[in-house]
Amino acid sequence: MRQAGRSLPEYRKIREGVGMLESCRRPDLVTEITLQPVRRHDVDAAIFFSDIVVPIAAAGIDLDIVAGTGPVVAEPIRAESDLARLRPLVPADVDFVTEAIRLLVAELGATPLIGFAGAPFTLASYLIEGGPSRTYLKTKAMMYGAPDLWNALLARLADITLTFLRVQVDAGVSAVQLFDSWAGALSEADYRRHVMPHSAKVLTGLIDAGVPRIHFGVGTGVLLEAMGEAGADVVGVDWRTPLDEATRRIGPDRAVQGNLDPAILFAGWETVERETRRVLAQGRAAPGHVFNLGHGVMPETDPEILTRLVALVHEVSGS
Ligand code: 1CP
Repeated sequence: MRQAGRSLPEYRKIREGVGMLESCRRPDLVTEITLQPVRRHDVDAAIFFSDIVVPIAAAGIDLDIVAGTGPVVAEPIRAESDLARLRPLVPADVDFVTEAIRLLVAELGATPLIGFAGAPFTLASYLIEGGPSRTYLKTKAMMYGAPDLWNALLARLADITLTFLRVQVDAGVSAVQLFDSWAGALSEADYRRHVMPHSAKVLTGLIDAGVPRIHFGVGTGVLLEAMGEAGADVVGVDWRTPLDEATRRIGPDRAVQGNLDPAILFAGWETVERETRRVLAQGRAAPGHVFNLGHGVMPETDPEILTRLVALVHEVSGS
């Protein structure tokens, strides 16, 4: 469960006085934080503790992850001359990631570790806007108005992302997830034209890596087919599209992931159980279903509910 760590008291304790980026760069902390939800909830896989902006910080961008806000970029990328500040990533830039993954794989034993990276569009949105955005106005202005600059920026980001995911595969992750969290801001035509080729470069660049590739977005109902075509083995689906309908759009040769609305976890156990059973039943229409929430765990979520949820999914799915 993405960002499950945030709801745990042991997470808040270990992070006291340590900045988010700093904690991502400390293999001892990364290892402990990644293991916390696995120990507590008995989930079937661990998600690597890091953030999507870690590789672009390592590639020269001055940024911080501000508590309660998210990534904030000191000097946003708005012109051709800004591109030079985003240099190619070399594996040595993220040695701390290699070290943390090696430690984790040894600790986790048979439990798989999922690595991840941000997709070019979602990373570009932070670099261009300078931080989180509701409208993606500056991002879209560049996409429509300066296509050469746009394509140069996304091509650089695709190379960084591919290198970053390769580092994680080489260090031992069992699956990779490409987060295009904000691609839902686009129409299908614009996604296919301006974004998909760059994401496809990342995903197809990993075919020979031999690990499943999960492609995730939020509010991407109209993009599900294209996100599958971009080269994913598994397509993430948020709570807005029922999994049986999602599978009809994505096609019979790709699995699905996700789908319980994270807000359901605040509605009482009876509702959680009913909705979880519905999601699992609808997921049977797909050739494979990785149960998950439709987006990250809210920090206010009661950890006990998460533990019960995992047990229920194990019981219903017979695993
Ligand atoms: O369980 C875990 O902790 C998983 C590790 C993880 C992952 C997979 C973190 C830690 N971030 C991410 C990915 C991530 N980061 C995404 C893609 C997935 C998604 O859509 O949720 C995105 C968009 C970000 C960017 C980001 N980082 C945001 C969103 C801001 C916005 O635009 O709305 C935020 C709030 C962060 C900070 C962050 N990253 C991770 C944590 C635990 C936190 C909270 C900060 C903290 O604990 O200090």
